[in-house]
Amino acid sequence: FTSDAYPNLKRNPNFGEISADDVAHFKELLGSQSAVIDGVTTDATDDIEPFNSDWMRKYRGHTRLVLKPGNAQEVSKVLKYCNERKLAVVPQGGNTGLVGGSVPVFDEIVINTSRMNQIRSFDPASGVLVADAGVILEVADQYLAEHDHLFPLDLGAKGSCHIGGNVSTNAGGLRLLRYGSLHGSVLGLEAVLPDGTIMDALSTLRKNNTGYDLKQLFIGSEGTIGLVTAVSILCPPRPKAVNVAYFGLESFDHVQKAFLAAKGQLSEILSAFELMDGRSQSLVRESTGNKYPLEGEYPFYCLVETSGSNAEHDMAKLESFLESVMGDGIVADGVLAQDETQFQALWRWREGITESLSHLGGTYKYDVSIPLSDLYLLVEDCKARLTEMGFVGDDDSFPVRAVVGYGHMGDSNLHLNVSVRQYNKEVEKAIEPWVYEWIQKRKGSISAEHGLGVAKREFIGYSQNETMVKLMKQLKSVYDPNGIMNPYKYI
Ligand code: FAD
Ligand code: 2HG
Ligand code: ZN
Repeated sequence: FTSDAYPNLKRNPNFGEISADDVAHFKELLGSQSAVIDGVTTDATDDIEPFNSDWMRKYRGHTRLVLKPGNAQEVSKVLKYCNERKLAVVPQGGNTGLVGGSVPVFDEIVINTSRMNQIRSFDPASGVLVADAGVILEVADQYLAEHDHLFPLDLGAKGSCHIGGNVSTNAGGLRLLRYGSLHGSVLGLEAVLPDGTIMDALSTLRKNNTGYDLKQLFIGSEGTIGLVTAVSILCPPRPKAVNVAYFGLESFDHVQKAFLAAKGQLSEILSAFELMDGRSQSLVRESTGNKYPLEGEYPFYCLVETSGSNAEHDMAKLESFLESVMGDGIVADGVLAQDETQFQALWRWREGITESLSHLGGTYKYDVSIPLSDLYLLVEDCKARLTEMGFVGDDDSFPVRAVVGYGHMGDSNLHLNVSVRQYNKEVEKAIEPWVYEWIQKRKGSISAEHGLGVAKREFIGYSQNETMVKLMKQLKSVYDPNGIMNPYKYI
């Protein structure tokens, strides 16, 4: 853990401090033993630890109380009490967020959604699923699979993240190219405001033009205006045929050409186009010990997925696409998955990158949107800069272990990851704010899908102008006048 993660932050003295009376009140209110982890009147440090530290083990808070309400009514009572006592809170789902937003900074109470985990309804005619916020993404998708439908979001953390967390971060993931953003697929929400009001906007309607679409504010607001307790979401039919191809390419120029060809030739069946650079794949190989999918090694790799209704037809299309891009010299080598095992194995080369990086030490993560033509230039410029400054070299004496680029090419979303032996302020200062200036010059976004959390709280101005930030602050004060919802984060 970094001890100096928050050098510019001080605990807000207006917030109350938790007392034994507060804990007794919450215990009575939530009833169940397992709903309260109390480190105030007991020494439950070990039990509380996982709720205080984030997935990367980079951000660490100091809560002494974790509450797990079982429904919106309980959340309402908890928040109303916290608001009256000015006790700050952090909503927490699966705690897989990558910007430090899901853990407290100081002693904020963690309100974890894991006990709100029921699927409420599914209508096969409309494809609308209504589920509690604490349902794990993979559980929701497995339930939908039994009804021949698919959750319109997929990501590497699916086994742990909650759909309430997904909505609150507006997660993008691996198939946004096909199924679009949650701003489109989420049809309704139930959320609890800090004063205890239960906002029932759990509509299952596809169309509803009756005034401001307030649920949109909760999508991507990272727990700063209320706590999402349920989600209504439009789910597509599960494709009957899903195929995947894995390519090796000689340059980023070739990758761009392959993407254009994929869009043109695979059009309606294209469901993912993912980019991985050579270093990201060597890291996956080192951590898994698996043999590369292709014979040779290449500076760039792509994963192309198709989803359709006719396996033979889709495979024929993918084969002819592969033939064409190889014939035109765009793709140097490629392989198509022949069965489900190979399908999963090829996806692991993309989905496993974040996990592989986590074994190396610390990672500085930048999740950016930039025009496609410049997408990989950021990785090259960053590597050149760190090399010139003496942070990257050939042996173990240098602090940086890898500068890696990968991401959702189909959405113009790059993940630049700088892996270090241990978190290092000098390296951090060499990258930030340089990286944000680089993005701003190209009118990009400093957060494409992970959000701002605490990691990027100071940098919002690189992607949003003063007017927008002022409007956000005004909205925040309407919903949360006491500022108790996820304080110290980006707003
Ligand atoms: P948490 O981490 O618990 O919380 C995230 C934020 O949402 C916090 O600010 C929290 O306060 C708030 N929050 C959580 N639940 C609620 C709620 N019910 N109401 C209000 N606020 C709430 N992200 C992508 O976009 N695309 C990816 O491809 C992707 N891949 C990932 C792969 C790995 C291996 C990992 C570890 C993470 C990945 N992520 C990705 C990060 C991503 O944001 C999440 O995994 C996910 O959306 C967060 O869900 P969660 O339940 O873990 O939320
Ligand atoms: C992905 O696309 C995730 O794999 C995680 O968004 C990216 O770890 C990262 O930086
Ligand atoms: Zn991603």
